[in-house]
Amino acid sequence: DGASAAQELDALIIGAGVAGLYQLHQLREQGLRVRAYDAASDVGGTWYWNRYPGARFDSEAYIYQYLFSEDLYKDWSWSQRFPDQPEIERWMHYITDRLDLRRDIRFSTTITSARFDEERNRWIVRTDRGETIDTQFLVTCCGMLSAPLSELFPGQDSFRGPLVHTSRWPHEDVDLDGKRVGVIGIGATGIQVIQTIADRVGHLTVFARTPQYVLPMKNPAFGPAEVAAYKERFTELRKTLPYTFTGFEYDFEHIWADLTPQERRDVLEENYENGSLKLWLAGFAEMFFDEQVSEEVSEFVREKMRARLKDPRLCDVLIPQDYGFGTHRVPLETNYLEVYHRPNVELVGVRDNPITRIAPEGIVLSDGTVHELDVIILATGFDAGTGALTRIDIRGRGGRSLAEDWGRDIRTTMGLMVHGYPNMLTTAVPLAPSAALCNMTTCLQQQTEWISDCIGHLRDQDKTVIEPTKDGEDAWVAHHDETAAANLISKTTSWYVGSNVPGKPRRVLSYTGGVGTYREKCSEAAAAGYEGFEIR
Ligand code: NA7
Repeated sequence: DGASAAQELDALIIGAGVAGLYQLHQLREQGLRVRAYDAASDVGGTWYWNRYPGARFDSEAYIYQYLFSEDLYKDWSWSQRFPDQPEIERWMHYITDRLDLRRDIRFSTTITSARFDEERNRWIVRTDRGETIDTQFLVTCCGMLSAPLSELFPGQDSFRGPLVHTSRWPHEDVDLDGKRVGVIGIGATGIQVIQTIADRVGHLTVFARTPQYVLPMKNPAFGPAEVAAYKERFTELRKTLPYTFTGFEYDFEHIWADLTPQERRDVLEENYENGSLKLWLAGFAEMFFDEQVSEEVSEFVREKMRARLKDPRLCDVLIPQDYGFGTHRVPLETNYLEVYHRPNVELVGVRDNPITRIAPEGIVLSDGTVHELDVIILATGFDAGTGALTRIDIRGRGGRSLAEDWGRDIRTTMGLMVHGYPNMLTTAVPLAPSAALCNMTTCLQQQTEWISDCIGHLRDQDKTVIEPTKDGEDAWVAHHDETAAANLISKTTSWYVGSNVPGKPRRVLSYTGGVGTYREKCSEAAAAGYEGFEIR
């Protein structure tokens, strides 16, 4: 394995998180020479990088697991319904060890470029360690939310204390005790950080721009009885999860129009009391399509938030008025709103008085106000869906650049391949169900299994190249857009439509036709001899 000679592989996987680990296992079982690369020093992907205080699941742990092996599922026991990052990371290590994956993963290595060699129909991949790998298939398992937006403000580098993005939280932790800490961002991440550090820091300043609907999490500990009970449901979960609308265990049960106002209210209350994402993902499907229903459900959630916040000024900054509940990612929280009643916590609304720069002593707002701080935490999110791949120099047929192509128009074929990029198979990219409206493990299992079947099919048929046709891709993009246009998500601004990144072409990133429907469409295309793809 010299630095100069190209190493040969059948498949190179980028990423060793939920998707990459399972993809590696599957392709190795098929007899391929396969290796995964990860920039991190260990496995875990999202659960490696996001080690900020308070990081935890918003999906129930027992539905986030892999379902391909009953033993693998049942030999792991969760300690609570929504475990925290250290426990999730331990689970990923358990998976890695049980499947003996480590020997085929290169850590602390970043893929810097990948170029398709049209003469030989192979990808030439380079790393930041000077390695060159010659591989037939390039499989990207880079995650939907892994390219942090961390260079945002002029003067950032001049800040005299630690300034950290939540997804780059250092392993040695950051000293927050008694300090003056500023958090920018109140998305799912910011909320987890804020509620967790409020009683530890000296003074906490939260910079809030767009308000967020939030739902309280109920997070009971799991003892032997609870663990046995969910494990009992393994067969049922394996049957149902892949086919629900969102890959969660629950699905829409009621039709809004069929119920009286009181009955609707009862359903909302019951789902709210569930202490999970059920109110969002299994309340009323009409909420996503019908402005009137959206407004009524939104008002229900606003009322719950108002009752907890009391103070009208807090309500004004924290309760959304101009977009509907569920059209942005809904965070679960624990005593988050109550944090703002603490004497050491200050809420700074920056909608009308934005942050203009960061000075050595702290954060400066448009009106000149300076908030003096010892530590700044950026909970400012990600270049979702595309960022992980556009930050690599990927060149397809004719030298075309993926960063340039997606810089003009974000297109994929079922989120599994991109026209112009033969033998590049993708997971967690746009135009497939994803973090926006899907339990990621459900979706990633299906996508990696589809990819393994596809590669197996080519090898069985003695074929070497697969690529979506232009027409095939056009058809998927049109179907995706038509589905998305009906959904109120398409009318909002957030990472769901790429509007958190200046200049990013607007498109609803996640497929909104449902996880079960998507799976059927992918399977149908494969069964029809990879309809919409050219195989040679
Ligand atoms: P999000 O959901 O993209 O949230 C980012 C937050 O940072 C959001 O509140 C933004 O406000 C805020 N932000 C970003 N830039 C600024 C500036 N310049 N000034 C003030 N506030 C700013 O990222 P998360 O990490 O919380 O969550 C990402 C996903 O990870 C989440 O949805 C889950 O699926 C897991 P804005 O809304 O843009 O006004």
